[in-house]
Amino acid sequence: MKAVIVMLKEGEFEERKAEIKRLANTGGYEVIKTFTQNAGPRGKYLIGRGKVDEIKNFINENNIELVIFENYLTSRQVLSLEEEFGVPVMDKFDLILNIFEKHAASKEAKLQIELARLKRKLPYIKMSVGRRVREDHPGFGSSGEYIVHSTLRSLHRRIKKIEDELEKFDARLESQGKRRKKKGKTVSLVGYTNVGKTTLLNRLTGVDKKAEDELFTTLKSKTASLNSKIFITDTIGFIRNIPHELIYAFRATLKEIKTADLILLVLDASDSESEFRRKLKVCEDTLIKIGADSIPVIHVLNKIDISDGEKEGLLNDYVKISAKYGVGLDRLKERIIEELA
Ligand SMILES: Nc1nc2c(ncn2[C@@H]2O[C@H](COP(=O)(O)OP(=O)(O)OP(=O)(O)O)[C@@H](O)[C@H]2O)c(=O)[nH]1
Ligand SMILES: [Mg+2]
Repeated sequence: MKAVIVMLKEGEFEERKAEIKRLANTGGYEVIKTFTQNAGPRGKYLIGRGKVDEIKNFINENNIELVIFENYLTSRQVLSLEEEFGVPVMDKFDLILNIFEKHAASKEAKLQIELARLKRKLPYIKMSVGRRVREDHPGFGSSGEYIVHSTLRSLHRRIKKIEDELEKFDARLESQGKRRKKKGKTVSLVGYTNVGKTTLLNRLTGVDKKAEDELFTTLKSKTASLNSKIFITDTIGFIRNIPHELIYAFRATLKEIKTADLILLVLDASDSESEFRRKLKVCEDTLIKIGADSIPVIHVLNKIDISDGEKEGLLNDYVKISAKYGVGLDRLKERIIEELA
């Protein structure tokens, strides 16, 4: 699908630009062009009127089928932009959800995604159904209102049903966690998406979970044992500016991090220094957000096989490894056992 990206020229511009492109590619879209606009205009279209026209022309001349905004949009903005462009408009939130959907294998992951999508789309559906009913049935009055309300009612019912199911799943996960706690200690692998968490889990425990050079390969957490007393859990990766609704939808998965005895915060040593710092900050902020900031942390510097070795100065204490080539893993295991002793 041919797409264009639109973004406001704000902080972390180059990194955000590279990241949204990667996300778009992971989502299966072909990015033809990126439009940027100096930050400033907000309101109806997020971007200025002139930019809207420029993009509109480009869409028509190049058969673009989709517009992706790097910035988050309100439902009203999505509707206004779709009206102008005549093609679907999505923002980073929708894009991440699409990727999640593509990668979701388990029932829980699917339900979590559906919940996030429904909650997100509610105001959009309300506005667009309302608009359509008024257009299709002018003078329909209260019957039109009825259609809108019954649509919304059935959506709310579905939301409630998913929340109930997820609660059961929550409880199951919790009792599994408790059983594990009785048997030994738990370690959580956390880090930015694509840093190599699953590759490390595979290496440390001998399991064979899917690890790929794509964002958000892992959605469902997986636990495997390091030895008879230590369990390691791999989970969903972090990303900058993750909407809180998405964190909320994945709360069951993220809750596992909160109950860990130790966190391995995995970092990518091959990132540029500024990107390294930012991702570290995103991880630390996310840990605070989910209430896991008082758990002891070991910083794990991964991908040293392709790094320039300059990131070490940025951390006081760390273990250097290459999960892919099995370098430094014995030292890491020793550190884990020491920390948990
Ligand atoms: N060069 C190099 N590549 C690595 C290393 N560890 C992991 N990778 C690669 O990095 C990519 C991502 O690895 P994953 O293990 O899937 O990363 P993840 O953190 O689980 O990613 P998500 O689940 O998608 O958030 C894969 O292509 C791995 O082969 C390493 O030590 N060196
Ligand atoms: Mg993974």
